Amino acid sequence: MTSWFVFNGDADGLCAAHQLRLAGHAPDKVITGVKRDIGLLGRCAAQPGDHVWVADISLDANRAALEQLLDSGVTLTWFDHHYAGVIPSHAALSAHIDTSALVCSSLLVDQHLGGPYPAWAVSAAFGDNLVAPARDLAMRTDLTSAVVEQLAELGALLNYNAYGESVADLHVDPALLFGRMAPYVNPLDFIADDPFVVDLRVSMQRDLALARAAPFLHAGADCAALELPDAPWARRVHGVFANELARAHPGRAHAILVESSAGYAVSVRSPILRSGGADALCRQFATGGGRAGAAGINCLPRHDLNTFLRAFERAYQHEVAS
Ligand SMILES: [Mn+2]
Repeated sequence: MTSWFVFNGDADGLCAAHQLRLAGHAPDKVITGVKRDIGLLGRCAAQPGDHVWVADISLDANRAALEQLLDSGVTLTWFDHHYAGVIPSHAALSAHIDTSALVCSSLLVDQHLGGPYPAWAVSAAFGDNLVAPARDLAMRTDLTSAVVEQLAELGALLNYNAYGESVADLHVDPALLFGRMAPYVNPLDFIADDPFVVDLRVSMQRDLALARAAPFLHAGADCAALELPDAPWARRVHGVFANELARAHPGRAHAILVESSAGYAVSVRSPILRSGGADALCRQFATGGGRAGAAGINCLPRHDLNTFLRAFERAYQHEVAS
């Protein structure tokens, strides 16, 4: 029997899978990739009798591959917080899926395991910009504020590392990073030992400085949109920058559009202080998906820009006219 680990290459996916590994579920085969690479289950060649651990990818986006695996006698355990659609009821599928805006996959794994590795879950929640749930778990597990700041930075850096068109664009291949995390029960030891943190910190701050200088397409009280150029730094930093804007303006929705030859890659963040809707907005477009608080469109055709901006403003306008 082969044990497969299939997980998103961002902070949440890595930390969810790492907690499962620390809990004794050893991975024989690992499938991960850039953050946008969400159809990962299609690459899983599990055989009858194998088990697949899935973390932080949408069930709905992997439905065809899931049904094929279930039909062939593979068992799966799935942790996720993205839009799932109808969850198949099948004895071989154990699904821990909660799309509420207050959880991420790593928090679901933490709950499932009974909380043995909360510091990794705290880092992941910060990586997904779930600041209040991250601080809440940190408080309940008696982490000091100095430790919490280090975990928050690690989450942001792991998340930052995952943005790119292909694994070749990334500082570190998430599959290799997952291997380097393996010995660490405590993320503070990983932070202290691994050069990943220092390298990424320098790069992320440089990219953020460029992003902060970008002009807004639109900036109102309820929502703001801005465009970043077709450049590697923009592709690396747009998600982390969207999270920064969301925290700085918690009552406002944000959309960041990164130009590409084919159109735009779009990141949307719902206002932290109001309810979600980012996934519903993005799923109106062919390559859109995500969750209530944070979602994206992989490729918005250039001729759909105005349609998107109108839908974005409509989605987040206050009911009361200002
Ligand atoms: Mn996540």
